[in-house]
Amino acid sequence: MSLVLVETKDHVGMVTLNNPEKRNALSHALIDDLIAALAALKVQNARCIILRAPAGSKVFSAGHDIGELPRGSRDPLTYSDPLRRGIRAIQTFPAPVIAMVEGSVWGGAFELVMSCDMVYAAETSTFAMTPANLGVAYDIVGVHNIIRDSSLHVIKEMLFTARPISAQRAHQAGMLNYIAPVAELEAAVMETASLIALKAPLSIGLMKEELRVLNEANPLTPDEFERLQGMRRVVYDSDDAKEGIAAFYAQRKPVFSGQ
Ligand code: YXS
Repeated sequence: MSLVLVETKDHVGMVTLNNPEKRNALSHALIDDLIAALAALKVQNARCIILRAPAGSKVFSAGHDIGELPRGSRDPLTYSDPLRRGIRAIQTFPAPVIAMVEGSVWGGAFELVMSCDMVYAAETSTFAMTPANLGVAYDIVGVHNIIRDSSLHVIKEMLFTARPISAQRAHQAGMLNYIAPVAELEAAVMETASLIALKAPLSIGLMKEELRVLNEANPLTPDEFERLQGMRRVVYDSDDAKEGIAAFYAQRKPVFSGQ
């Protein structure tokens, strides 16, 4: 059974993350289904995509599947990682992707939501960025994907505390297009998606790709890239990288040594 549900109506594609038992954790399997869903919607010339969890979800997505993270001594987020592949599929899709968020958003799912073209969220939703909870060596692409729309101070607060922030704070920080009562959220998103679907799709697809390329242009020298990668290796080789994941599965608080 697919972990992602897909439906289309009047050129609008609705993609629903549908693995509630695992809180829509972004596993290999779920991401493969998400990529397949987007590929099918591309063939159908969908002109706008809505990415959501089922109505009433308490958790939009629990983020990267922790069980699929290496237990230390391996880079946890490489180019071929499911999270990276899923985010690229959203960023390169030739039509706008709107994240419609209900429930809590965790870790890599926060990056996935921020990599959508627009974010509409329920007033009760929350957003957390969790590498510091697990000792994860988050990667440069991932950090770049979350800083572009937001207050750097608020992003640093999220990264350094791993504490969830409210939809109101995320909206004030420029991360969200719109927040609404849960009961009004879908109508608000559908109105925008339907309006986009009536506009010139080729023009929109071009502007989306121009903005992606311009946004990704960054004067990071190869030397600086290698230096940061070396710093990441120290983190993913650390005892703390093992402790974070072990603590999650032991359902206890992690104790980080800084080693
Ligand atoms: O015990 P069962 O088999 O029923 O499975 C449980 C959880 O183990 C599972 N689950 C996950 N499995 C893999 N990866 C996950 N991220 C994950 N989250 C949950 O789902 C089943 C139900 O979980 P449970 O009982 O905790 O549900 P709950 O409703 O009481 O609590 C929901 C959450 C989301 C508050 C709670 O599950 C939670 O705190 N999950 C972890 C959230 C998190 O830390 N995500 C970051 C993942 S790592 C990541 O995204 C990046 C690499 S990074 O960390 O660097 O940002």
